[in-house]
Amino acid sequence: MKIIKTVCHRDCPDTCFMDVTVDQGKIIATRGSTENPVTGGFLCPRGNGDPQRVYSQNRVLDPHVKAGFGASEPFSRVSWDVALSTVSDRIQATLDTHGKESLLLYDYPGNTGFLAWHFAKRLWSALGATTSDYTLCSSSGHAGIGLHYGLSYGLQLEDMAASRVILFWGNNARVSASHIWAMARHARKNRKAILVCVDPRKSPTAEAADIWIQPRPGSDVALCYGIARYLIEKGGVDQGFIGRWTTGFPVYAEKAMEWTPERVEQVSGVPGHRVTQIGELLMTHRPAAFMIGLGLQKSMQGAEAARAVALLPALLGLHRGFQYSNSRGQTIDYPTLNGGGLSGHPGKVVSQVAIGERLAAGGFKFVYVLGSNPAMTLPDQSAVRCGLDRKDVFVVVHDPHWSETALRADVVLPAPTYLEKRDVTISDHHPFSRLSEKAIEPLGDSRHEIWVMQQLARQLGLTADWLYEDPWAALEKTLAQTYRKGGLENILSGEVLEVKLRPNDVYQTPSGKIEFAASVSPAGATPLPVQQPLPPADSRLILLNSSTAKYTHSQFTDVYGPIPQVVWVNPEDAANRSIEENDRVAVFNELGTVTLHAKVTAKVPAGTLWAPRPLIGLNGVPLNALVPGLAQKIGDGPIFNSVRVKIEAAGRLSESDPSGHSRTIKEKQRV
Ligand SMILES: Nc1nc2c(c(=O)[nH]1)N[C@H]1C(S)=C(S)[C@@H](COP(=O)(O)OP(=O)(O)OC[C@H]3O[C@@H](n4cnc5c(=O)[nH]c(N)nc54)[C@H](O)[C@@H]3O)O[C@H]1N2
Ligand SMILES: Nc1nc2c(c(=O)[nH]1)N[C@H]1C(S)=C(S)[C@@H](COP(=O)(O)OP(=O)(O)OC[C@H]3O[C@@H](n4cnc5c(=O)[nH]c(N)nc54)[C@H](O)[C@@H]3O)O[C@H]1N2
Ligand code: SF4
Ligand SMILES: [Mo]
Repeated sequence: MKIIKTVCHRDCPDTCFMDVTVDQGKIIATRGSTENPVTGGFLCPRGNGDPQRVYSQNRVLDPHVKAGFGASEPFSRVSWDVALSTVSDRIQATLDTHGKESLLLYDYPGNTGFLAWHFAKRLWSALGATTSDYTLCSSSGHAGIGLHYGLSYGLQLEDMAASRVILFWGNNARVSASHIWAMARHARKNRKAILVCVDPRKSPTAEAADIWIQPRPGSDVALCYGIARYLIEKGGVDQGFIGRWTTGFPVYAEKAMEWTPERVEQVSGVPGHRVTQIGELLMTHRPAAFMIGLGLQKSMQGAEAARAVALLPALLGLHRGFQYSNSRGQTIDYPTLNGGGLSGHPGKVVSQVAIGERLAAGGFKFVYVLGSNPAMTLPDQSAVRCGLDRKDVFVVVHDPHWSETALRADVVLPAPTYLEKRDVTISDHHPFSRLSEKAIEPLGDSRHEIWVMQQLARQLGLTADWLYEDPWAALEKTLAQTYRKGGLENILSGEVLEVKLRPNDVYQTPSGKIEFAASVSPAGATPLPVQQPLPPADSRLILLNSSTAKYTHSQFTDVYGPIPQVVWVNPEDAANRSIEENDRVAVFNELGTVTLHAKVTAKVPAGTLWAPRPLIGLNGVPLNALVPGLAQKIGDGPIFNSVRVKIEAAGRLSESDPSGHSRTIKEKQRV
């Protein structure tokens, strides 16, 4: 029995240090390490479920090729030789016939490792393949906050822990970042910090917070201006700080004064006394930490909301008194690591959010999927799936598990999980970093991402030295400026290092200050945050969706069963539609219909629904079939939380469904 020290490589703010108990080459248990104060000795249900996921029935253990390359053909097991030559022949044929732009690398952080993810991209950089712009998760928030701060990095968690008010704004940290939440709870217990949650629904975080503020979805800018007006009127702003560190305050203040309590309530639904409560709290309990969630910025006005919240701490005299994601404050040489900066002929970059349309139109003839499950997690699912299923589109998936995308692929290559390889990953939210040691040997015939990419490079006759460079030597260069003290050498010898963050009082704006009115605004952005008009109140509802504790996006259904097929409906909306608890309901719009069980609850306000993401409905249709592939104006991010739908008891849909989707609904009215 031995304990292997590693780090969880999942796409998660917490990036836990994990100790793995291994007996005779088999993982027995995973445990949270105490070497990292943020991990604090515990893991979430996913970290705890890893041993089951590693040995799940759903592992891909050998290369597979689909006979006949048709969507409905069966897979057959093949050798690596056959799989690799099938893939490289197809790459070559695609290059010869359609050119490099029709090769698409579709990658995302299924494994956040520097080697398994970034270094493995070198092949595609060498080929000049098309890649996506990584806008699916956080880009609009980065862009919105960046308008005022230059780069979007914010406070360190130790600053949060020392704050007297901690606001989780559009951030369900209790579920999405359970270790950060645990630190906040600790601050409440030990330092009497007050925890506030701003969320239209009573999320698990809202339930456990001291104060819950409930704006309408998409109305956060109005609420922020309301709070700003209160602070300005009551002398709660730090004029000394504003004079020394900011520009544009007068024009911002003028705009804020337009937001009377009555107007704020009219738009956001938040009554005046709640705005007063927050304003008073911020004035009397200093300092505050604004924890800005990614859910906040996934809507039509998401970037506007993120920028509006990020300006509040500046009123209080705080340098970057928020945390969104600190990735932009770190110094990591990605272009060298992923080869983008080495190839000399960068490939085309296309919108990730809107990629469905291109896929469906046959815009790519060869798609290589790495660390992602686009047939579940992308918007515009009907288009995405239609594109992946096209006969003239060759799809290769390298994944440890039979993901929904793998099932639609022509070739599936088995990857080891992160517990089966050595790597380094770092958090966007905390500074602690250590080596991720390999816990066990790769299962079955699974092979590392770098091995696969180098084999393909050889078969394609690519000769650039940097394709075959020792990955650890490349990583050493990549991380040369990353740590406060030390480098990869220290990591390899087992030390825990801290990642350096740019100074929090340096602003990369043209003025070098926090710009309340942004002096550079890209097309579609105004200097000040704008409260966009909310959609008219009609028979459609807004469908919010966010993650639940047991799943990372589409992962872990092999351990915990399907993502719950439920939708939360306010009692008033339910009564108006004769929907009762646990009824089968159809949630639909012009893009599709998803059938779910209704959970009638006042945790969502009237006019708003909530569902766990990214579920598959009782009728087999994924939630993301309802989400348009529309990108926001600022930052090109998705609009998952602005989806408008109707909801009806499923059996009655055929009478009134204007969209013609009733053909897919055959369920009985009641279960
Ligand atoms: N409806 C809705 N949809 C959303 C969102 C939303 O808010 N609402 N949010 C979006 C967000 S924030 C994100 S970040 C995306 C995430 O989108 P994805 O990145 O597609 O998320 P996952 O479903 O986790 O898919 C990761 C895949 O990587 C694989 N993988 C894991 N480890 C490894 C490894 O070591 N090597 C390889 N090769 N593969 C590995 C997993 O098995 C899995 O198939 O989803 C987006 N989708
Ligand atoms: N268990 C688990 N944890 C995860 C993940 C996972 O898949 N599973 N994924 C990770 C990833 S990649 C991401 S991006 C993060 C995301 O995690 P968070 O940053 O917490 O974001 P979400 O969970 O998408 O949404 C948070 C809250 O925003 C609320 N919200 C929606 N619209 C609005 C609005 O207009 N205004 C306000 N104020 N609130 C709104 C939602 O109701 C929701 O409760 O989670 C990470 N952590
Ligand atoms: S998924 Fe996140 S919270 Fe869970 S063990 Fe991994 S890093 Fe920690
Ligand atoms: Mo994300």
